[in-house]
Amino acid sequence: MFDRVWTGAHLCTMDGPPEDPLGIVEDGAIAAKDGRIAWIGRRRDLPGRAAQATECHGAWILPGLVDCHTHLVFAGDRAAEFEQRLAGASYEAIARAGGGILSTVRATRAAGEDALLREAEPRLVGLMAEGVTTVEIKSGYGLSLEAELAQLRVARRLAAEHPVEVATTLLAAHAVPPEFAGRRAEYARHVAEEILPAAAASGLADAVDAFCERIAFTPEETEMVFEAARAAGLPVKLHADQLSDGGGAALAARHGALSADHLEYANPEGLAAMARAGSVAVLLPGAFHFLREERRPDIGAMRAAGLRMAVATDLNPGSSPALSLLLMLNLACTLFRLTVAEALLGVTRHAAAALGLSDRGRLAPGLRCDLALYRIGRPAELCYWMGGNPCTGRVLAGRG
Ligand code: DI6
Ligand code: FE
Repeated sequence: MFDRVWTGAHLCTMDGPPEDPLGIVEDGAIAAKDGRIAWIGRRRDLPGRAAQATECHGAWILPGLVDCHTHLVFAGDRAAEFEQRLAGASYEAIARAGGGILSTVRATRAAGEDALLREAEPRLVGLMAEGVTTVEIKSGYGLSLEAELAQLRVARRLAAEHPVEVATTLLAAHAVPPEFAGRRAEYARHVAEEILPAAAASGLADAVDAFCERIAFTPEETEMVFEAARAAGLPVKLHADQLSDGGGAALAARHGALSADHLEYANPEGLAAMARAGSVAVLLPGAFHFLREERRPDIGAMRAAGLRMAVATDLNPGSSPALSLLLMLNLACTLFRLTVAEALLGVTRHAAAALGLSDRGRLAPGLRCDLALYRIGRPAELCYWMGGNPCTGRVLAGRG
């Protein structure tokens, strides 16, 4: 006997063969037991009964969506900076003048943890309403041990207080804080030797990220942070080649990173190295759009290399104030020319892989029963609408 079954739905298992990557099952059924998928297939083949049955009236069911790259815990906004950029200032120039990330650091440090939680909550709830069941949340607006831990604690509290899974990432190597102005290498060493080991010991960080860029940290400093992560037993990810080709893709590959993210300027050799290393390419079309970038990530080289591509919001106040993962599906297709199947794999199966999570992102027996239900006529609609929300139901570990 199952705990629960859903019938009368069309399924995108995201677990199909190459010729059917969405793994579509029409008129399907899913059964859950103890929070896991116990059976999945055609409705007419459903074996046994369940304590609770839900008729879905032709809804489409996907694995609960995974937003694998967000900075959603922060205080304030950067709308004034947006106006400066509209008037001609560049993102890099604003950052070099002490605005940009550092202005959000000032606001985040000044806010208490309760205020941070209150500001982050509606952003998280908005993602959940679209069918997101797992969200990655980075620190990186604290830039001191205590302030980074505060951000990570808020991320854990969000998970405790809402029906959602949260994966946390320490991004202390995001920018150089004012106390270390002009001493970037020293701050990078402080991250590697003090902040990272303490954050790892606290259990508040599931992974480590760094911003490798000419306005942030050098490849050598990034490697030092990655060595410290390895010593602490934490997997790594990288903000790589967003504004220039700094060899970030190859660096991420060398360190066996779970993912390298952005990648607009990544070169084909670096992308091929990532594929060989099993790293996932996380595409962030919201940042590309919002910064009015012109250089697109080399999707052709990614396909040729067999690199898995994920799509995420990069939700942050400076480069991607994106509150909708569904809108990112549209941007990934229109701006980066992803196919519908590539985009949908990017917010399910490959997004889970970008977090190192093999128990979700597909619909298959034994995996977590995290589901998103949509009132749509065909899967392409999830990438087609710009705004609006067709999500009619959400299930986390068999409940919901
Ligand atoms: N790249 C990004 O797009 C965000 N962080 C990063 O390293 C931007 C963060 C911000 O501008 O506040
Ligand atoms: Fe980011």
